[in-house]
Amino acid sequence: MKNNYRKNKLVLMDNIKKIFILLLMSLFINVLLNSTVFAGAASDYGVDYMETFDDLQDWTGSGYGDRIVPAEMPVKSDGSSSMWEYYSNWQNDYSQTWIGNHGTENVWGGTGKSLIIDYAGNKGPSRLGTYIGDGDPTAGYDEVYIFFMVKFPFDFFPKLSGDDTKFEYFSYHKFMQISTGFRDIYDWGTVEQQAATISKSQSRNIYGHNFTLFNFKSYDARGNELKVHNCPRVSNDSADHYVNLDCEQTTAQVSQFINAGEWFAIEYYLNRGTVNKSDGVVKVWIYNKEGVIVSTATLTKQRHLNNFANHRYNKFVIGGNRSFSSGSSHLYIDDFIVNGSRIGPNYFAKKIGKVPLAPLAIRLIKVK
Ligand SMILES: [Ca+2]
Repeated sequence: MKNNYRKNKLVLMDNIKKIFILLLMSLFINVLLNSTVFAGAASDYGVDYMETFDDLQDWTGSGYGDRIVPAEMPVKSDGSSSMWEYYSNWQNDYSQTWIGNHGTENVWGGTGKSLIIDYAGNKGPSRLGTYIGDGDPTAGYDEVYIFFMVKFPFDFFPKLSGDDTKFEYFSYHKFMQISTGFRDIYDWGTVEQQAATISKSQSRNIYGHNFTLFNFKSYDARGNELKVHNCPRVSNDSADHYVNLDCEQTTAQVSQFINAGEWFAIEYYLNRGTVNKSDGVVKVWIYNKEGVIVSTATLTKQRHLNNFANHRYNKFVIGGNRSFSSGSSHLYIDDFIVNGSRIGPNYFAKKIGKVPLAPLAIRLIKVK
């Protein structure tokens, strides 16, 4: 009896040891996996700029309005500067985490961190922006690709009454701004160019003169599908202010992902075209979370550049404002990428595309 007790005790101790070793091993594997995630930077994916948000410290802004104070911006885990230099915030409530782990469902891939953009509440800034240049308004891209993962709550956009899979008409929802000709995040043009323009912050500090707003729109009350909408705005003839041009609805629709409250990806291509000509190009690709392209669009006759022919795309801002106030006002962004060539196919191959090995028997036959 006593021997049995001792034997059971030994078996129990042995099992505890095994469990402990297994725990240690899984901890080690987790550390390895996490360092892979953190290494997922631009060079890892072969792109110019990439923000996974995973290697940033948890972040909430601390100022009201349009903010450019460096000390208020998101920083990396080691305390160094991140790519973000601007945010806007119209709530005096800093109790929520704006960049952080927002839960398995609200970070892309289930682990790490993501960004919340909030158009009307306190969960995130209404805009977050980066300047990609060297201090000269001519630095930047003639043509640029922007890619990101995004997830909207299903009630973010107004739905038709009686059918919550269809979208009601709304006036506007600004989603992304891509501007040309900035010399830093908050100054458009050279000192001389800025002095020669109307003294309005919108053109001098926020948008510049030749830029594009990339929006969503349910085009008419009976159209009911939510599609990517493109609004280029260009400098006027006297080059002292910008003017609105005709915005254009694209064929790239995202309805199914909004209705399902699911992650999806948008890749957006913008080409400046020739100064004073309507030959600017826009392309859009919508991917599901497996990386399959589900919708596309091409626009080829847009005017993107009036005056300032040498200004290039160098300011990128996520978020904006919207014309409606009902429903959820926040959304999640992850894996934001800016690059000079196509992003999506290589991104998904690297992120999730593991080509399965053929069965062992077939491989052996091949070796023969
Ligand atoms: Ca992330």
